[in-house]
Amino acid sequence: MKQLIKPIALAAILAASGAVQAQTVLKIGYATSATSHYGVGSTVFCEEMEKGTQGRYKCQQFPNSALGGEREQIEAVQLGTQDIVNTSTGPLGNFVPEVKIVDIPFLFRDYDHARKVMDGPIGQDLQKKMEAKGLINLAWTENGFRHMTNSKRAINQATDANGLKMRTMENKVHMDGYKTFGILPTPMAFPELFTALQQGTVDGQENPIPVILASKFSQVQKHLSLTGHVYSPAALILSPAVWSKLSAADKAAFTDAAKKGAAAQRKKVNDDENNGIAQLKSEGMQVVEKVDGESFRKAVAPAYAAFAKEFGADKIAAIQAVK
Ligand code: EAX
Repeated sequence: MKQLIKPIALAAILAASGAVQAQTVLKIGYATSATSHYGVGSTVFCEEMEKGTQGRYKCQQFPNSALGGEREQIEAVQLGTQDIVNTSTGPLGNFVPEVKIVDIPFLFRDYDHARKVMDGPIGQDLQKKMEAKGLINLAWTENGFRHMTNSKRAINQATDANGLKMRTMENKVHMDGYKTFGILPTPMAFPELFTALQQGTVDGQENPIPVILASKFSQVQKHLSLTGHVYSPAALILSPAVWSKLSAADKAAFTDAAKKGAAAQRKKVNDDENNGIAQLKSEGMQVVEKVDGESFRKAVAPAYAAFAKEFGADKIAAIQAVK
């Protein structure tokens, strides 16, 4: 029985008729594992986005820095060679300088304060500045409060950090801030970090508990100090090449899905903070839980004059004033 019509032609006819939905697959990348806070947030976003667009859009996820470091991925999203990145704000200041204000050490009091700032007018204004630079920030997700690890000694107070060669993100505000603790900052992309710690190229690094857990830093770092010296926001950034093609309804679906992803990511950060310390101790890390935070705040205070010059004392005060 001669085939009346070739399958490929049938598929084309069905797709054209709308009977079969054409599906667009979007590449999304992030630094840590699929089960980490970035993985949880990205998965919820992807599921909700696919549902909200009736299956017309779906994700292909690239965890574990498979698409490169965060700076590289942000650039790829800006150029349109990558569709989405779920990234910390660490390297973001290289693309949108104003965003670096959120990286100032000891600027945020706690998670409640940080989330209120990022989800409120100040965070929305930064999203507008990002859009002007070709980065569509669908929602502020979250990396978490950063803590110090190293292979040399316990850090109880700022002077204990003096002389340590610490990897930092490619972020001048972090580097200037950490220098006031006597740290020798070494900026490095995240994918190179585990090997650098393993080989002793650097003595230590600083990251939120979720990253320390997911990256298994307990295998290469003896000491953890809960310094909480910086709140590290994160952002779910979409390429303008994708955004510009979305209908108003799909734009709303993407934004709504991003908010749900952000909520899931923040919950995972809190869960990791609550359960992660015991796990890291069981993996052999020595943990200083009661750090002399005042010694770090005193040490970094002189740098605030330079931060005020760069970002505006009023802008810093506005963040601190959010209740
Ligand atoms: O966003 O580079 C870093 O230390 C970041 O915190 C990590 O990539 C997770």
